[in-house]
Amino acid sequence: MTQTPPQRTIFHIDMDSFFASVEKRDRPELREKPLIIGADPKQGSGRGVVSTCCYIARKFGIHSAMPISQAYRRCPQGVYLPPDMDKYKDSSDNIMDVLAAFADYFQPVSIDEAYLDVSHRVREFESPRAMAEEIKKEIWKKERLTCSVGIATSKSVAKISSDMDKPNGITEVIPGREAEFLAPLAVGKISGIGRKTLPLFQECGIRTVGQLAAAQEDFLREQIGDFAVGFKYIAMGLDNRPVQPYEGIDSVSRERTFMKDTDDEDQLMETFRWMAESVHRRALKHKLSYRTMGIKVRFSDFTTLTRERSLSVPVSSLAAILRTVDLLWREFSPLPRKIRLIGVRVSGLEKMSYQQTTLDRWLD
Ligand code: TTP
Ligand code: MG
Repeated sequence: MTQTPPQRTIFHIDMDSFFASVEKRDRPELREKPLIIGADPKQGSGRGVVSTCCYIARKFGIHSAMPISQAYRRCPQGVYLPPDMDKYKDSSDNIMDVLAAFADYFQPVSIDEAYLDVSHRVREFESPRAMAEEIKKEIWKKERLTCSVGIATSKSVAKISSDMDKPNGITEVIPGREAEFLAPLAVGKISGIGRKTLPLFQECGIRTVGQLAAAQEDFLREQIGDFAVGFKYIAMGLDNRPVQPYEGIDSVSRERTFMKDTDDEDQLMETFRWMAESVHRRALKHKLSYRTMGIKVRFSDFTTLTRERSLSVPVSSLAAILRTVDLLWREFSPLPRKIRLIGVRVSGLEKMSYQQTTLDRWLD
């Protein structure tokens, strides 16, 4: 007797025009302006590219990775700002904390995007859509930012659907209707079919996801390569890849840029403490223990130093992080200048065993 695997509910969440939205949040006077984040346009002679732009700027045909000079030609009246990565990272950390708290399994993918497997937790809500609305509300409350959510039974369909109603949308693909939803879409909508591989599909007449789903496996193998068969299954709506809590994660960290550079010991220690708590909580959430604990200090002149200590066995212990932070921080005394940013990081991650959980209680 074969068993059908239980149906999953997967969310893909992607922040709307992320860097630009953070800047607009912090500078309300820019709200109605076309805002472009990226290299300095230097009146049109600048080199470098657009990181992102707000939805008003997109109406001028501007998009990520476009040369900044071209963006300037399209919209000289736009406001151009350089990226402030520290700030976006802070915001991203807060958002990821919110998302992780809603998920059975959580997989951050990039600075503004994550998968959540909510198959169990979704039962606490009236519907998947109601849960997505709750998540959006929570992110708005904490960060004053909007996101778009895709809801589906697999990662690939959730990812495609989060992009269907941007900004600030929710798109739910009803279970069983995956193939029907996918069929009319351009084949380039599938994550992984990008600039290099898209022409390979197009050259053999495959333009839509439906055409890819209907293509013969042998034909795909011969014309494009073995990897194309994997995409055929995705095109058919068949994708059972799990939401993997720590795929590709080698550390858990938290950083904070101060509003004003500081040398106030109390403020610094207080900040270290909550960062240590946050890092510990996040590692615990993913059932990860860590062997290495460290701190990062960026001074007002942007000199950045990191210090870390490793233990012989992995632990999951807030007390251990706090002790290490304290020890490493002493090496910075006396401070040569004021501090712009501090961070706490744990690495050398391992999936936690029962013994480690017990050891943690004992240590804490
Ligand atoms: P995206 O999610 O691709 O873009 P976005 O959030 O700006 O807009 P959308 O509403 O369409 O999701 O990328 C997230 C951030 O990553 C983006 O705000 C800036 C950065 N980024 C770059 O710096 N360069 C790039 O080429 C891309 C695509 C993104
Ligand atoms: Mg985004």
